[in-house]
Amino acid sequence: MKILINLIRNVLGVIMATLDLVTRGSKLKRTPEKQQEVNNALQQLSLYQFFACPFCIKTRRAMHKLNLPIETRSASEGSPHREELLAGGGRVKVPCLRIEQDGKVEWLYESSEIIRYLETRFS
Ligand SMILES: N[C@@H](CCC(=O)N[C@@H](CS)C(=O)NCC(=O)O)C(=O)O
Repeated sequence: MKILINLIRNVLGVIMATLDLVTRGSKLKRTPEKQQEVNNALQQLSLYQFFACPFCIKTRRAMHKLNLPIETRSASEGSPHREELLAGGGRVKVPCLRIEQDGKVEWLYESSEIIRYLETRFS
């Protein structure tokens, strides 16, 4: 039964992720200089995620809207990033934004918190 539920959840997740990709709207427009500045700042960020997780889809959608090409790292089983997330953040829960700033690393969980952080910093 658990296998069937997981299968249905994964199939629905892949459908949602695909729909997300084909229904994305326009991105925030910045001057080339400003976008370059933002892109430089984004080098310090990475999003640990699963492709088909609804909370990750929501977060990626917000990143797209804000025109934030943040590196995404799969936390799926077997991926080395999963161990990084566990060791650094303390939990394998996604999405999680790794923020490096002033030599310190912060692991931000919760899709709503991540989106709020990105909107506040990059809108
Ligand atoms: N409230 C969280 C929910 C995140 C969540 O439940 N993520 C699932 C994947 S869809 C997860 O990481 N589950 C693993 C776990 O909780 O150990 C958010 O909005 O980010």
